[in-house]
Amino acid sequence: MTPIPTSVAPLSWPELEALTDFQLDLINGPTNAHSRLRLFGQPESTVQVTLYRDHHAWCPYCQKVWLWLEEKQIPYRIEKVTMFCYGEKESWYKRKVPSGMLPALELNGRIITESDDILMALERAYGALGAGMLDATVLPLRQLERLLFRAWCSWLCYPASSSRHEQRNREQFEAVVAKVEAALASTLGPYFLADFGTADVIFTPYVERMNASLYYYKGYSMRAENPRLADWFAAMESRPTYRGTQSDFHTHAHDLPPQMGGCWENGEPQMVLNKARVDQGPWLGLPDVADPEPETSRAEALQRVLKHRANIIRVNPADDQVFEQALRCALTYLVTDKPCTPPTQSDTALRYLRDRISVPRDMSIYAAKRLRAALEDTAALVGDRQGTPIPMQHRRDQDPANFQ
Ligand SMILES: N[C@@H](CCC(=O)N[C@@H](CS)C(=O)NCC(=O)O)C(=O)O
Repeated sequence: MTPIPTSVAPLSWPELEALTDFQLDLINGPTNAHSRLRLFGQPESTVQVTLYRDHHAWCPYCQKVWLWLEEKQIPYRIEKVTMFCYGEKESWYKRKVPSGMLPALELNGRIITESDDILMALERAYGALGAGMLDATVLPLRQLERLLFRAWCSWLCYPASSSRHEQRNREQFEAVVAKVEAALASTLGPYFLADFGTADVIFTPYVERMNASLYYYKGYSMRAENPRLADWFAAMESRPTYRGTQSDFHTHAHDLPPQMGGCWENGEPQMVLNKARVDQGPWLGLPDVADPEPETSRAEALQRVLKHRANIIRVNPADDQVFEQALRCALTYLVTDKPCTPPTQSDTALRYLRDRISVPRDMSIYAAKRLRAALEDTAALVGDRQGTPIPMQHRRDQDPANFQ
């Protein structure tokens, strides 16, 4: 018989602080969502570019430009802006870009919008990333990416009138994915062309969102069904640039509905299983990442919560004192592996936070998986009640104004 582990007392905040020394060099270190300035070892006087992107590090068109700048190691500043569905758009940004749309880029004092126009302006200033935007090999791949995007939207974002209609949408999507598989198979390496470049950057944001949303809403695993795409994902994950921008299934599954105007579940048995797994775990082993877990994931999760703990406790619907202790219990378990029983009734509060970790905004993918698991396992010691449901029409529960 395995002995039931006894519960330990929660560590204090100073004790928890002593257990993490996780630190990133935000300016010259690996790609991450928290930087405001990137220099790649060059002097600040060389900066000619400012990228305006969303606080949530979620906007797909921003990810495209972000990844490009990181790959080319162009020194740049980052200014963060609120997207409509999370809160109020900053008035300083509306004066710069009246539509409020993201991304925008300031290059030598000139504002450019539209991610493709931004990439073309960057290419003119700094040269292309591999084969460029207007290269004869890249143009058909850009068209294929848009075709895939439209097939995905038709399947995910409109209700099917019958199971035959649902099946037809799926087949239409699979037919376009087959073209993507063929394009990937036509080169020797894992990328869209012989070498990594612009075409890979352009496919990245939506293929990542397709992988997440089709798993969750349709029971379809892009990586399992498509070997070339699986190889491509693995190659992308071998790049620290992509890893710094990579999100997880949970974040995408719940951020997409307000952005896309709705995502429709098909109710099939596999979908129901996948949805429960993404929402309630276990999160390790989900096909949102195949790269091995870094040793620092728990230390990172702990450091990120410690940094923002005052706001995390303030926005939680539970009583501050109750949640403060419950949170220390979950963090104690995260770093010591010893169960720590939280106050009675704190299950909903812990699951509220479990559901609101945003990747990569708050932390990287494995850190988030470890933290979600610690919150869930700690909540389960006192109850099975879920947190306040995540809104589907907007995400003002994540308003960045509450975290500044
Ligand atoms: N065609 C544009 C699309 C940009 C776009 O749709 N941006 C969305 C975010 S993904 C946006 O800024 N929406 C306004 C908002 O949510 O505040 C591009 O390629 O840059």
